Amino acid sequence: MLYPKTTTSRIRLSLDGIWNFKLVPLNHDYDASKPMEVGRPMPVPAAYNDIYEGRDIRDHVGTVVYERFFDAPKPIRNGELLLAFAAVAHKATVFLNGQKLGGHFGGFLPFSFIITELVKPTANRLTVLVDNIVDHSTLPCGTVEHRQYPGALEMTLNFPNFDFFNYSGIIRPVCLYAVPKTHITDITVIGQADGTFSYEVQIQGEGTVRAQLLDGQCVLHTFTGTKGTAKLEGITPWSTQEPKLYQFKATVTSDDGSEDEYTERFGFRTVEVRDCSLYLNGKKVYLKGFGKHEDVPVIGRGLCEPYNVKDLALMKWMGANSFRTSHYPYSEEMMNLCDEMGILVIDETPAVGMHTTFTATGMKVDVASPTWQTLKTSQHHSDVIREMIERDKNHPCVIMFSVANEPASEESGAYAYFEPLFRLARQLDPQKRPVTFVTHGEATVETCEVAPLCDILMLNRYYGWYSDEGNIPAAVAVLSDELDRYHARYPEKPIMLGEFGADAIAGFHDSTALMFSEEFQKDMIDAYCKTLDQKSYICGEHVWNFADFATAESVKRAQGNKKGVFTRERKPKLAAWYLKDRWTKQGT
Ligand code: GCB
Repeated sequence: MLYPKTTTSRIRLSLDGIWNFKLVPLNHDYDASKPMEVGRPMPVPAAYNDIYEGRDIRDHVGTVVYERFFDAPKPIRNGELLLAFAAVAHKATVFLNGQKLGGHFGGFLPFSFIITELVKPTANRLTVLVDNIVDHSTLPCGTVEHRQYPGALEMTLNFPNFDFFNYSGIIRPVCLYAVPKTHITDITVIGQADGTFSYEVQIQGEGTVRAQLLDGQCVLHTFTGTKGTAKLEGITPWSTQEPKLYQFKATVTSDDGSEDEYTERFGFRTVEVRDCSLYLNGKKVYLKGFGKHEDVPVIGRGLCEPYNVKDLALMKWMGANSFRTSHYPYSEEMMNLCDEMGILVIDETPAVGMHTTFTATGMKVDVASPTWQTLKTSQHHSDVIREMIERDKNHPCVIMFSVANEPASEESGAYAYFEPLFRLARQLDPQKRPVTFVTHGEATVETCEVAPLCDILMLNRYYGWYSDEGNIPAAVAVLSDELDRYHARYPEKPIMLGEFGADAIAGFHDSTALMFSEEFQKDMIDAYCKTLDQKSYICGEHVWNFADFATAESVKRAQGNKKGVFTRERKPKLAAWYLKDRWTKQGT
């Protein structure tokens, strides 16, 4: 799927801005055949939860409606017209002039509708119903409970089974996208560090494909046909130090002479796992960075490009080279920035909370029913893997795919559930990047059924925080022992810590480093890092988290999760200075 951008033959018209918005009471239908009567202004893109005050909107369960009008000027009505959504969390049903166009399930990946025959020149009414319920069929997972309280109070509550606030709404851009009738529908490019190149162009309609491989204005190679290969001499490989991007410009000329043109950026780079190490362009690479969230004040999980640039600038400032899109695919705008700024990305699906008994953060859990007999996510999980790889396959920044975060991989049935998903990811990825998932502490080397499927083992560990609270020497003793046992069992697989850290409330200080102080967070990270330094099979350290972030309310969350080494406003805590010192001294 190609990112909808304006080219010499295509026009993107933004539908972002202020829409009309309304909450729909749970179990009520909404009649989209008529215009919304009373609504209130709502910005798009943004999560709606923090825009107005009050729990009615912040904690709303179920459907909300967004509506706006738009005109469709003549130049965009000549070819095919698409209505494209970059992400709607979590389930969208879309109507144009009261007529249902269709829907999309899953909150973090793009979808579109062809509206060529339906659009009017003026006053088109676009209505989007958005459902935020998370349950056993959604990714991320949650539970819905109907509860009765004294005094005949009844409530339907939706509990996320994940530790980030369930921000909802039209969280990424919406646009009209006009393309010629005969047009390019997809481009796949593979550039390797040795200059080997191949491409495939898919088109709709009949036409002749020509293509150019460009370095800015300079044409390096020309091709004809929907597929081709080349070997280029003297290219600069894409790397974190020099994130050199080239362009692949494809043109399709239809039999009636009309043309469609699209340019895809890409890099020449190679990712490999061998000899128990991770290699980028033939050189060993050690991943230094974070698990993150798309989470900012007011906008919630909505696209926020200033924060995206700021976050990557802060990572560069402290010598980090990578992050994981925990726990869902991030915006395409962010992936583009990572390509440009040279940040390595572990691209993760929204498969989180796949554990019906998980209690690590004191969150609501199900009655203990076996996870793999309870969840109904298998088809949807394949769909999100497919949609994520289709969207992100050409990004040089993406070095690995993660199919899930902390599922119940220790429970019987996990292998049978995950084996087809790993196979699918490997089959779909044209660049054959490593595929992994993240284990949690309960999944030991003896019990984890999914570890054998991974190219790299990624472990999230919180010894000294959720267990042996405050006891850092005990924490690293247990960590060290566990890592060695994992290595002994899987000597060929490099291991990285996907998460480790401690909450610190910015401004809490202590002369004896106690939990929740900035000193404790720093000491904990330091002790973990020193343990990792002793092990040659470790290929990376991702601290949890880059910045403080919003979560559901719980006694373990003081206005959100405070494991950020930056505050939510991106002010550094002591740990950020510690990591800057460590990582900049290490070099790349
Ligand atoms: C984890 C989860 C992450 C949580 C973190 C924590 O293992 O992957 O989503 O936020 O622990 O802080 O508890």
